[in-house]
Amino acid sequence: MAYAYDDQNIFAKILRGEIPNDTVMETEHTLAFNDIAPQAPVHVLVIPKGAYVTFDHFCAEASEAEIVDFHRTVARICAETGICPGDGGDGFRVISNAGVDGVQEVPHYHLHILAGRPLGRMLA
Ligand code: D5M
Repeated sequence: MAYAYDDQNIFAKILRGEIPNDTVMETEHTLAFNDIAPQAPVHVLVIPKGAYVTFDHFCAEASEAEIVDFHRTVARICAETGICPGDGGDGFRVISNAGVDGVQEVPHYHLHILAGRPLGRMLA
């Protein structure tokens, strides 16, 4: 696997505090913030603090602590937002775009949490 991380990408700048963000949750290894162009009433982006480009890059090279922290953070945001079906919420979708065909705009791994409206059968 050969990923070159561009440390000038916008999420790297957010992590360095060079541009602001609307933080939803922050942990040792993970930052979550509201998407600047929300596609649903709930649209949160969750990013690792480490320099990973895509889902596969993150899962292959991040530590177990980073991977667990990331996914627990996603779950905590879903729970605290009240969107988990198991708790009576109406549900949600998680998406991660990768590369050209995935139409990934920002080359720092991130996961979208979308909720708050019917999201349809197809991915956005
Ligand atoms: O989606 C990248 C997402 O990042 C897209 O939904 C817009 C969002 N974005 C871009 N810049 C910002 C800032 N500054 N704050 C919050 N959200 C932002 P992708 O999966 O890469 O196609």
